[in-house]
Amino acid sequence: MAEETLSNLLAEDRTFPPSDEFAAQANGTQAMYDAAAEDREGFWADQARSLLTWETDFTQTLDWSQAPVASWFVGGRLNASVNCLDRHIEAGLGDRVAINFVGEPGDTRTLTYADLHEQVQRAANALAALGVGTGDRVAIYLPMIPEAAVAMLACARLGAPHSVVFGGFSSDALRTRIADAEAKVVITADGGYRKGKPSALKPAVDAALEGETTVEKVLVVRRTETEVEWDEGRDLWWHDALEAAEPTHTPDYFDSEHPLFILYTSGTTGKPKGIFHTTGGYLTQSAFTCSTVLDIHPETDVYWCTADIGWVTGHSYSVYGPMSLGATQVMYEGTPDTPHQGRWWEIVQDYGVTIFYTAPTAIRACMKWGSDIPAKFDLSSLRLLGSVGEPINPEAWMWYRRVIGGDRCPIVDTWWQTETGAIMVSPLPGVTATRPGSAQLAIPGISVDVVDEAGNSVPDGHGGYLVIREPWPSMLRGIWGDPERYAETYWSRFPDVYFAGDGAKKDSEGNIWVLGRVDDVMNVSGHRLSTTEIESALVSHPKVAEAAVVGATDTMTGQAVVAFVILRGDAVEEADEEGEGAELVAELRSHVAKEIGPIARPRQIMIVPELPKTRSGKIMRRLLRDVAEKREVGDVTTLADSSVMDLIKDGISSGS
Ligand code: 6R9
Repeated sequence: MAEETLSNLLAEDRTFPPSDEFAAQANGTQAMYDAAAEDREGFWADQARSLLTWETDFTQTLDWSQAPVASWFVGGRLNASVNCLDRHIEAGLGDRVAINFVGEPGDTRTLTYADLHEQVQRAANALAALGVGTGDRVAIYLPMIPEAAVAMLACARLGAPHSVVFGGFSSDALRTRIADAEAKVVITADGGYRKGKPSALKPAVDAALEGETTVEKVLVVRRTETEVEWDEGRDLWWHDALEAAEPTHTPDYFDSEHPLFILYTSGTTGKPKGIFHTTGGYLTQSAFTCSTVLDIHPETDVYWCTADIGWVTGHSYSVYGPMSLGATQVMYEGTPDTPHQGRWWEIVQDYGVTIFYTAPTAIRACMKWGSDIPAKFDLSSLRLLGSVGEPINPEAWMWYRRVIGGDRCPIVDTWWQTETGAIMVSPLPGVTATRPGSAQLAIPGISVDVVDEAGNSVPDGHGGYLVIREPWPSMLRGIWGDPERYAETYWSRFPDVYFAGDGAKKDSEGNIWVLGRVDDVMNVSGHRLSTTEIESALVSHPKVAEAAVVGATDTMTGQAVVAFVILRGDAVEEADEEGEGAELVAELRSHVAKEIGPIARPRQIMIVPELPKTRSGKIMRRLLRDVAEKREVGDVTTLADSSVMDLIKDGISSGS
């Protein structure tokens, strides 16, 4: 990466060491880094044994002889649902709240571990009665309601890998995922509440199952009480099936490498990849990171991860991780601005949430709505904040720390992927002095590096590609049904290391700054520029709320920087006035030049009302590139709101 682009991100030198009080109680310690550095496999073996309950102990920690497919905790046998439920009941914790559920319309439910245990046993019996056995796949297409966790854990109890498909995906997306995994049963709902109204799910399932399908039965949770079409031979109400089922279920135990779930990655390009994870390693690292990175103390904390179960974050940090620790959580069904923009903060206040884990895109949205909204609520229960999903701009990080965290809560910026299964790079909140915008260091027991084109480790102060040097417990075991694609995608770019697909830099202290997907790295006149870096510079301007940058083909420079910018409240009116828009654009262009260097000055800045995002909150730069290059806009089906592209195009042609 060119020296001149080692820029405003690396000039970010604010640090925030943990308070003595936080450090004194933290689960993650310096001693863990030391122990893992001394004996990595031994360290993970200790974690697996201390965090999980095994029916049969393992005899070998790691078998890497079939690389790149790992076997962890070889010979061990366990059941994920027993680890998340039964053992807590046996320890006398049945009365502890597992889920504080808040529905979007305002309905609430409290489920203790004993309640959840009974539901899961009934659901496991109901699924078994429908013919679901060990190894059969079950598709789950549900809103964010407690039944989602129940369904996942019931599948895990039977050793039937689940494939959760995000409830916002279309029937086409559901159909391809069902077909690829050859699912036997679908668990869905009549609908869920989103943005103040019921949003139907069942019709998409009906459409996805038209024609030939592997699906034999559909279980339907009643949530919105809206009318649904019914196929008598195929459909069953969830509540009827659970009521008819026995309330107890004796679990079987499975090999540590038994598949736990398949999760399809967003598939913004090409066929979606069915990333699959197995049991022992996945559960070990999810539990470990919940304990050390998110610092969950199950006896006292109220933890809330805002991710939907349709994403990997919802798997590892709303279900398997926190529940294997026996934590108390909040689960919220709806959107953060329904019925008002303070909904999340109201929930934090009402439930006394202590640990809050969300995505930068949400933080920036809240920033845009203004600091006075969270200021109306008592957020003093919070003690730790987390971020995941994309690089967090230093400005958003500082806002999160100041406005939400009251300058008191450590922030953990956690880098990981669907493929990695659990957190890989992050500060430990009681150990690391945090830096706004950097995920910083590999957690204990994980070996991450930044390498150049030739695969050589780059010195501190330089950039390149993020790789993982050693196998890790929660690593994917492959792409469902396509071992060649697995080897080709992740293990062929550099010999013997895992290629994450992200660009990153090491600063002078060896901290890692993740710059975003490698395909988001631009090349302007032979200079490598990161989209994130320029976006960060734009967002640091007081009039900018959010920015997305793409590299558009340019006959002179190879690629040119094109930025799409959402303005903050007051600036929008200003820009609407005659001539003011052009002036502001000029101001922003020179702001970027000043922050990063003239090479980064955007060729063009377009002021837009919205940005196109996937439902997991990732900006779809591919579509913005189409606009920047004046092409027909490509496939918008994975957008959370497909009308956004029309808004953008209209806004641009009307000259704003
Ligand atoms: C957990 C999740 C993975 C991609 C990953 C990277 C980006 C995630 C990040 C981050 C910078 C962080 N990403 N966390 N980039 N800093 N803290 O998001 O999984 O949906 O598979 O996305 O997200 O680009 O490669 P997934």
